[in-house]
Amino acid sequence: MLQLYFIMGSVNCPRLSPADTLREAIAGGITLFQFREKGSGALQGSAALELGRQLQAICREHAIPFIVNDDIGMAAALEADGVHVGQEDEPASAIRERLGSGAIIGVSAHNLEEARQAIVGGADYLGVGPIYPTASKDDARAVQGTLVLTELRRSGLDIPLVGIGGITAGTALPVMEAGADGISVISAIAGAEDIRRAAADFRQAMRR
Ligand code: TZP
Ligand code: ICP
Ligand code: MG
Repeated sequence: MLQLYFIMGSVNCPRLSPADTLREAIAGGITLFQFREKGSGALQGSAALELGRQLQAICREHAIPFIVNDDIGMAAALEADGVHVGQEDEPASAIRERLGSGAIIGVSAHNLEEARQAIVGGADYLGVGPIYPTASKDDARAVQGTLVLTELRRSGLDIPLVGIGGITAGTALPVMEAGADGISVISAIAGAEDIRRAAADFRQAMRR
């Protein structure tokens, strides 16, 4: 499910509507979707909720799990398949109480200590990065390269990991080889001229 994890919100869609962007990405082979309505110009309140509802319906049509970034209230209101949270957000254990045992909970982790803490809290997978430089997150931490994944695996962690940050079809394979179970992508898919092809190129690159 984590193999090609597409993330976006309206701010990340320069060419097509978010709905059409998602449809094209699904046609290209994404395996999981996260609604991340964040950054300058992001929709707020009920407008964000309505977009989330629309994108969730598209995911459901294609049996793609739908994850909400950060907003536990929205995840609960939509009965999303899960949430992804950062280090600044509620601990995974509290989120689990609110969303129930079936919810998928992802946590961003930047080092071994954060990873261990998230695992103890009950995270289902970790988002690790930024692997490469990214323009999609204003407050991104320092670039880590693939070494962070290698080191987390060398420490014996066996939780599912996804790499994130500046990953392209050309760099997907080294991220997987460093120990990731999948890769998370915003701009290399949402910002592509041909979104379907961009997603398919990732799948192809990881098949090798
Ligand atoms: N967290 C760490 S990097 C990042 C997030 C949300 C943005 C990834 O976007 P892109 O465009 O794939 O670099
Ligand atoms: N990892 C994932 C999977 N999603 C995010 N929004 C993030 C890190 C910051
Ligand atoms: Mg957050």
